[in-house]
Amino acid sequence: MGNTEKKKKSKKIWLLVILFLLSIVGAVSAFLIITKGDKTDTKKTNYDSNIYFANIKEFSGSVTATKKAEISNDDKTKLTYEVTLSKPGDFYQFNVDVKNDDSADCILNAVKSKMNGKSISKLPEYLEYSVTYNDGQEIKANQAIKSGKTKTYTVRIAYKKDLSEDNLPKEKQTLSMELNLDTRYAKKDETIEEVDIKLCKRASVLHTFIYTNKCDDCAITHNIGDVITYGNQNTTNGELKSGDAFDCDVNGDGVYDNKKERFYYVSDYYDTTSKSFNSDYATLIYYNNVKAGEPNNKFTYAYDYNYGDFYGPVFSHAQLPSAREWSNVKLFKETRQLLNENGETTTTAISLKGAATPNIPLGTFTYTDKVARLLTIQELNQACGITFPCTYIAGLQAGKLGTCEYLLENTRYATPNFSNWWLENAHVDSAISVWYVSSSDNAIRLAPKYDSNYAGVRPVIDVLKSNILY
Ligand SMILES: [Ca+2]
Repeated sequence: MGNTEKKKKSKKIWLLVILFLLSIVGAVSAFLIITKGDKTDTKKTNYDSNIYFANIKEFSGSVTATKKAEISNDDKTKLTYEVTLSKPGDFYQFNVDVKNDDSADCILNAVKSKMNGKSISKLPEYLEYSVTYNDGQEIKANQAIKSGKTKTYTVRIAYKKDLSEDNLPKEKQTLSMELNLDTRYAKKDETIEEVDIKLCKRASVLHTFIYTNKCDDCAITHNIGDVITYGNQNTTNGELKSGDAFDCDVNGDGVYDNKKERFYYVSDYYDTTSKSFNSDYATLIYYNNVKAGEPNNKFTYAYDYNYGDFYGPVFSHAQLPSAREWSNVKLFKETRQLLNENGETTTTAISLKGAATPNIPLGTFTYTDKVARLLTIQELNQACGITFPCTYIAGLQAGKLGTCEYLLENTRYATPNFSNWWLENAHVDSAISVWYVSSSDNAIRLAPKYDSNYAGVRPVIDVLKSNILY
């Protein structure tokens, strides 16, 4: 936009135009538009705010577009694409940033959605179409984009799966979708609110795995070839239940990656210092183990190579993500009191000759530079109804995780080659033993802390519930 144009008192700008062709039995086309409305400001004389599009990020799995989503070279307030969706399940999805580089705050004055030039009252049965904030919240009138700020929108168009014959288009459809977002400057003394983008949103698709193990001891029995679905999707709004599945934008790239950013709510945060649950925070566990902060279920690590006293996950914690991998999260407390399985701050020292000295105090452990930690038995108990103390010698608690199958994703539970994972807790009867989730038999077991053959590292994040859409 040239400076001369900026002096106009009002102008209509196609801030976002999306065109697509959907070829089903036929084809569909669509528009999505944002416009600048008349001036309503008292701060500035003219309205020609510097709002524009930037950074289109196509989602993996999208069909190859006939014309990829593209911001117009000569007008960064225009964005177009064309796409053909030829079979059920085909989709095209991308993120785009909306930036306000103006010195004044702007308001979405009106949001108008059209299909083939008319207001949308109902979408065709076969079509899924949405433009939302990247965490899934609705874009509505009166929301602000503050000066210097960026909002990320997610645009998705899909040919729905599992349609009945009646709902399939009878012939080639061509649809044209249009979204108008009128903007204006905030008025003097107007109270403005920006949408608060949340870290986590409920998963729209659950992870599945084809069972290739054969676990006779497990509480839940599957047959080889069964499809296991991890976590809950049919949940009650406003409630968090063990196993509820979330996508959390932990790496801060604006994309809620339903493969690599999948977490499950375990319980509220357990504060090991006050020995109580903190209902402001949720404990969310990752869907996979990690190696150097990246998902990896092949490797196991020693918990700690120190033979004697119990110092916490000195060695294993090094694999946990740091801010370099997950810039959008941090631990509620980086330094944590260590507890045994009974919630006490004691363990038992075992000498090299095997002599036991009980009631040795447990100290704290600091997850230096880490943004995630290990799960505690206290949180596991809360989620899965396990009760400690338990008999850990005979029977080894097989079946105890029966209600918490989501904790076993990408472990030996489903296929023999994957790894188990460590819990944070010490053992009351031995400073040398540490608890881990023994996935092959769906149990909690003890292993020597210096042995690198037993378990891997599965990150847990502490998330304010107000930062979760649930
Ligand atoms: Ca992300």
